[in-house]
Amino acid sequence: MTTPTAHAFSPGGMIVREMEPLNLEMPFGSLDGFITPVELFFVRSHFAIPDIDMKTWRLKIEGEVETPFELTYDELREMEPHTIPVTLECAGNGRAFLTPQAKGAQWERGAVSNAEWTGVRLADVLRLAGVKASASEAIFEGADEGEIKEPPGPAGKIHYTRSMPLKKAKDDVLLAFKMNGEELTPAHGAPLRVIVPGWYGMASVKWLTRIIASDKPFNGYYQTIDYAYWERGTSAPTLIPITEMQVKAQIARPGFADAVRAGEMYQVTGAAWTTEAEITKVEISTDGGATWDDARLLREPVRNAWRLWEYDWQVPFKPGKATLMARATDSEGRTQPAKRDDDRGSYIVNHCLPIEVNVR
Ligand SMILES: Nc1nc2c(c(=O)[nH]1)N[C@H]1C(S)=C(S)[C@@H](COP(=O)(O)O)O[C@H]1N2
Ligand SMILES: [Mo]
Repeated sequence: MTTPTAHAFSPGGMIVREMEPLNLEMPFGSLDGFITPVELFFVRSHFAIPDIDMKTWRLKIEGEVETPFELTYDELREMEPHTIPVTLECAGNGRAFLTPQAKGAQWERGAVSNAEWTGVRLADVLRLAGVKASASEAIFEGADEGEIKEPPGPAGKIHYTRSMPLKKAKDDVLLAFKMNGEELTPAHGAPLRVIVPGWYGMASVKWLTRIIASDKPFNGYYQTIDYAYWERGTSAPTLIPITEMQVKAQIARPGFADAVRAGEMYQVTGAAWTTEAEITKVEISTDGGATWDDARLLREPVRNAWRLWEYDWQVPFKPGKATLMARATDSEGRTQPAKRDDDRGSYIVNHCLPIEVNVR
């Protein structure tokens, strides 16, 4: 079993993975409700937070559209707003537990959070532009930029850019300017960011400035060299951009190496999520995976947002070590693998994670 790495805390209690660029992890043991407060919502950035001048900021829509145009921030705010809760999980969440150690920020359990996002529907903006029948994808560009330090990568500076099929873009994607009812903060992508329900966080482009409708598959850096995985087809392994979150339950409490009292009733808590389905079952093992028992699912399921759960654990009377695990299943019958699939590289970590505690 891998043990957590040493880390620093920010004054606000966030786990600091990196200061420049800013990468902050939610202390997952503090999970306390469906909505993650903005101050505890994880932050994942590849480059410095861009300086944005609101006087000149525009959202540009171009490419395979009838009418390329720009929207000012005020014009966007005049459009019909929609609010939805969406869980974002970084595709690298849980990477710190991989052996051998994987490259990249050493996220433990806290590169996942859930917020209520308010913004305009991407579909409404695309309708204004009149996307041509020839277009198959929409590309999203952030204002942030920097150089790729490790080859292979393009020379010079690039913007953070991702694409998605138009089918998804026209479905439920939001262009958000508010988070939990407050104005979006710079760290989370102000003034405007994409929110892609059900997809790993990398698709939810922050500091959005440009949408390009395209008639060709986009093979940008962040969906080929980075944020992609190998899929074994019938011919040869092929590189696929990471998209949908895989079913997963995480234990919030107890945490690694926590002390629990022998003989007490301990309430194990956590969250579980999946994509385009409901969490129908969370099972808990307190004996390292030998036996499993159902946890209680809380509240109603909300599509593409996590579901909280709890489990009353009768802690053994005998002091020693105990290993807890959680396993989620969704309404599509998908569940978590017991073992890691190495074709996923350092991403999509959803095999069951053992948490060892000390019974005293
Ligand atoms: N422009 C831009 N958008 C971005 C990123 C980035 O570095 N630049 N990081 C992505 C990744 S990898 C994740 S997991 C989410 C994190 O969103 P958050 O910082 O609000 O939690 O933003 C995504 N959007
Ligand atoms: Mo991410």
